[in-house]
Amino acid sequence: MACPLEQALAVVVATFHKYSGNEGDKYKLNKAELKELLTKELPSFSKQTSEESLQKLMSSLDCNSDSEVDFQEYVTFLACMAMMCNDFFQDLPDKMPRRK
Ligand SMILES: [Ca+2]
Ligand SMILES: [Ca+2]
Repeated sequence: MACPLEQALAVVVATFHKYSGNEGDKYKLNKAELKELLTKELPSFSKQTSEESLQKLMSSLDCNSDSEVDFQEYVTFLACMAMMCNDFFQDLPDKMPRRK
């Protein structure tokens, strides 16, 4: 069976397509699709997401300014989230799953 990291990558890809196919371009997330993805898949992150901060997030993710988030822009966002998680757990050694 697949290893956890391989499964995680598959989830990253599948999650994007689950929402990107809802409206308009099948391979891009528009604002409504991005909002739904955040609300349903990243609830602890998006708890306090207002319309304004969603708009800000959308424009910071949308590198090529086409008002949609494509897969590359989405992956960049997840990479940022992963770095934030890393910073968070680094400062809280007790919460980090240790291997030593
Ligand atoms: Ca779409
Ligand atoms: Ca874009």
